[in-house]
Amino acid sequence: MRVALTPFDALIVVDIQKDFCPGGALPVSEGDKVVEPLNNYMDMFKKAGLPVFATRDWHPEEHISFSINGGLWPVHCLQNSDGAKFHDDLQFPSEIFIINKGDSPELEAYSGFQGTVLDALLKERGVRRIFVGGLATDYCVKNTVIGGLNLGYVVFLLSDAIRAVDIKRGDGENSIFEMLERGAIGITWEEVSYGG
Ligand code: VGL
Ligand code: ZN
Repeated sequence: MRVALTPFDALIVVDIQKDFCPGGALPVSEGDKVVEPLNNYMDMFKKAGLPVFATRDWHPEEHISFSINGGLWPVHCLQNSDGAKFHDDLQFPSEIFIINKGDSPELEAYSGFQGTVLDALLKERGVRRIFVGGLATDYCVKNTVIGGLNLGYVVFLLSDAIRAVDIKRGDGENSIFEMLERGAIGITWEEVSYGG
């Protein structure tokens, strides 16, 4: 389908951090492949005068998601560590809103909306539709998309700018199916345009 950007739109770039890219602590296969398409989307939103938000996983050492603390994951995205940095090739517009998540030790936060000011910032700016891409399809992208839908946003999933962890084969594909089933709209670069 074709989608023209409107003044009520915002872009949300999810967790493009070194630890989620090849060579990082919790690497998503081909995670770095989303950097270029997301740079293109950020450039388009900037040119259209629309806000861009970047979430980042931002864990304290005692975070419950770490296997050493009883969770699922190796230590990753420790606050202020090199692995928590955004990928070097990511090109943010001059105005970027950075949203930290997962920063309470006892709370997992796969969604960019969970325990953050993201919803308030979007509402403040009159945003009604969000465009979501990043890492990982089956965790933080999925939960941010579903979180947005539950809050009443129209949610576009940037199908050409996501990659999955795929702990189990098919996790990524199943997550995409679930997001679409819940009402997200899958789109790719060729389908998006803006008036300017
Ligand atoms: C994520 C696993 C653990 C993600 C974050 O950003 O998708 N996955 N923490
Ligand atoms: Zn995490």
